[in-house]
Amino acid sequence: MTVAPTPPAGSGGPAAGMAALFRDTYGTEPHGVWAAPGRVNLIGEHTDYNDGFVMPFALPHTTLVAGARRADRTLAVYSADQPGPIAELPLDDLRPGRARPAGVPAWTAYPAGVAWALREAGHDLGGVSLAVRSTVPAGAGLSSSAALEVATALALDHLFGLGLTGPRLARAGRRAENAYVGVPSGIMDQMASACCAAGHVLHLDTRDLTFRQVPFEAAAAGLRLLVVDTGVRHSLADSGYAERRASCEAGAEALGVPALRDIPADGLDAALARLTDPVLRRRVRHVVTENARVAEVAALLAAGRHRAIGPVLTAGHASLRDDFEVSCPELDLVVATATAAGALGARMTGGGFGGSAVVLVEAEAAESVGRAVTEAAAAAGHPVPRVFTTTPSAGARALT
Ligand code: GAF
Repeated sequence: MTVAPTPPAGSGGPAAGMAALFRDTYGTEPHGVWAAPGRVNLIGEHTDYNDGFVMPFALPHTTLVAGARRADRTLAVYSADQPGPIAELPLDDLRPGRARPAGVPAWTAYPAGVAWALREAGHDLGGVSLAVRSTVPAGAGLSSSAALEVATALALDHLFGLGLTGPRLARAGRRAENAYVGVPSGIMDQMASACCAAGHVLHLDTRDLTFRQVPFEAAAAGLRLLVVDTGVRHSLADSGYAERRASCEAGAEALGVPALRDIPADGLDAALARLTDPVLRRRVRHVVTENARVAEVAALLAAGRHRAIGPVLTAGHASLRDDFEVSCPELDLVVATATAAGALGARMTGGGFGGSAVVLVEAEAAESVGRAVTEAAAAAGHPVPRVFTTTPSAGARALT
């Protein structure tokens, strides 16, 4: 394991550390400390912006925010992970598209966007000071951005008594990401960060944001979940993600449905027969079959058949590689090597074009599969991946 998870909440560690960071930064006590995790998506990729189904779980790695109200109308943000002094933004001037004041770093768009989104939704916010620190690996496809958005939203919710539910926090985070940061993501990552529960995967319907917590105690079943960060950095701001969204919208329009979620698995052949563009056919096939795979994994987990989900995960990877074309050689090698070395299943997780893979293995095979993946990457001249075991962990929460 090469990435240390956050120490468990309640140990005093993270909360006390964040209070000390806040005191060192602002010279006063914080009014609270909040945590929101990154995520791994077990299955259901590129389905969320098609109103479809997803099944993420929360990582133990979190973004922590310590915060306090202040008397003026300033949003002050400081990150222990980013170089630079405290950034101060006038709360009433926050607008999407407005140039950042000189010297204010790009990462501040996430907390600023959340404050803007909450105000836009009608919530009354005052000035606030926030200090941030994160253990979520950045740029690894593990939703470090969503963790920052949801931790900020939860902090503002508590500091200003907004009384928001998990889905409302998630919506504010997504709005910030889409409109303020300018990344056209779906809502899966924010919902995972806001609503996941320890020991469970989140079976989420992204159309109405209803969800079920599905127990998945991999370790108790004698299994391990590995995350393999390929080290190939991805960006959802790049054109590939937006292009896939546009294809899906074009597919839904051509088929006369509100979203591709409305094409049932048993209607796939008929739908494909109505499309002439081979690229569009592949994109549609991925989304429809991926929604079916989410349902299949949900049924298998409900039946306690944890091992049987492995081939479904691997089939999902093949679909993302061949039909949706969002994988990359480094991810394909991880999946091929892991499955050849005895993993039960493996797939890329998140938006793709780099980032991480998730691998399901028997506990006793975790070491050897991890080693095989690392050695294969080295032999192919790829970046050395970071491999760590993980476990479905808690969603966003107050630590004090
Ligand atoms: C990224 C996006 F942020 C999500 O909304 C989702 O579309 C995912 O890629 C692909 O499933 O993580």
